[in-house]
Amino acid sequence: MNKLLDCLINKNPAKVPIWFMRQAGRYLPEFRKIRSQNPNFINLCLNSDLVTEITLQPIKRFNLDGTIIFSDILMIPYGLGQKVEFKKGIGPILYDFNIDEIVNIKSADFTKKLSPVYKAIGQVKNQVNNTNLIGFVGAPWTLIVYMLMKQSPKNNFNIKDIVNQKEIIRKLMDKIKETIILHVENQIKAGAEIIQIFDSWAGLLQQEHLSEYCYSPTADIVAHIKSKKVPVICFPRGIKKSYLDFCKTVSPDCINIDYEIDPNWIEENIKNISIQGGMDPKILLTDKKNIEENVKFFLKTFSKHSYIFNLGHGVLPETKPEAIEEVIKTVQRYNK
Ligand code: 1CP
Repeated sequence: MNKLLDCLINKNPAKVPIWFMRQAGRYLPEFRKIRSQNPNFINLCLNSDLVTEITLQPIKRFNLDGTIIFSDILMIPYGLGQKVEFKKGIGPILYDFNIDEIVNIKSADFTKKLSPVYKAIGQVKNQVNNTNLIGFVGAPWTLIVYMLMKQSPKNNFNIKDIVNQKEIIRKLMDKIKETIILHVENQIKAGAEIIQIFDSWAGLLQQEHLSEYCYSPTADIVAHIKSKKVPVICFPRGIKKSYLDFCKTVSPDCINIDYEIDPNWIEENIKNISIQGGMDPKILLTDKKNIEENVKFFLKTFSKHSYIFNLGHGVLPETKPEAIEEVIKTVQRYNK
C-alpha cells in the first residue's frame, strides 16, 4: 500500500507522506507553457491528454506521495450549465443561470459533459504506481458562493446577499449536494483513491451559519464517500477553533488545516483523525534555512499524530520549484 493511503487508513505516525495543493500550476514553467497556448481554462480542463500531462508534471519532477488530478472546483457549475470563464488578473467570472434549468439537469448529461475529466483520471491512474491518486470537489457552501456571487468573494462579500436568497438556496443546495456526490462517484469509478473536499470560503460563515451551510451538507457527502470505502480529506479553510466542531460533526478521515490556526492547538484538541497541511505557503518564498526550520516545526508538532505534509493553502505562483524540492528533502530525511 502506498504511503498516503497507509497513513489515512492505518493512522501510522511513523511515516509522513507529502503532496502539495496546487502542485500542478503556475509556479511550474512547463505548466505556464501549456497554459499560454490554451487561453480558455475550462477547455484546458476538458482536454484529457493535456490534463494528464499537467497532472503528471510535478510527479516527474518530485518524489511525491499524492497525485491530485488537474481540474477545478468550478467544473461543477460548468457541468450544471452555468457559463464559467477565467479572466487573467481577475479570476473566475460566472454568468446568470436559471435555477429551474439547473435543477432539471440530468445526471447522465452532467456525466457526459465532464467525461474528459474522468477519462484523464483513468489515463493518469495507468501511469502512476508509487503515488496515490486524489480526486476532489468543492464543498456545497463554496460552490454556492461562486454560483451566486458570480466571482471570487475575496474582495467584497456580504453574507446577507447569499443567505437571504432562501428559495434559491433551498433548491440549489439539494442539487449541488446530489451533483457533488455524482462527480465524486464518477471520479472514484475512473480511478481516484482518495477524495479531498475544498471548502475554501467556509471562513466567511459566522458561527450561527456554520452548521447549516458547512457542517451539515458536508457531513452527508463525507458519509457517502466513506460508504464507498474511500478515504476523505476535508479542508474547511478559515473556520478557526470551529475545526474541532467540524471534526466532531463531519468526521472525515483527515482534516487539512490552514495557516491561521495554531498547530499546537490542533495537536492538543483533534484526536483520531489524520491531520494534513498547515504551513504558510509564503514560507516557500523565503530562504532554505527558514523553509527547513518551518518544515521541522510541523513534523515535530505532529510527531505522535498520523500526519500528511502539505501547506495551509495552495502553492503560490511565485514559488520557485527548488523550494518544493527543499521541503520534500526535509520530510524524507525525517522519514528515514
Ligand atoms: O493559469 C491559471 O490562471 C489557472 C490557475 C488555476 C489552477 C492551476 C485555477 C484557476 N485552478 C487551478 C487548478 C486547481 N484548482 C486545482 C488543481 C489541482 C492541484 O491542486 O494541483 C485545484 C485542486 C483547484 C481547486 C480550486 N479552484 C479551489 C479550491 C482550493 C483553493 O485554492 O482554495 C478554488 C477556490 C478554485 C477556484 C479558482 N480556480 C482558479 C482560480 C483563480 C480560482 C479562484 C480563486 C479565488 O476565488 O480567489
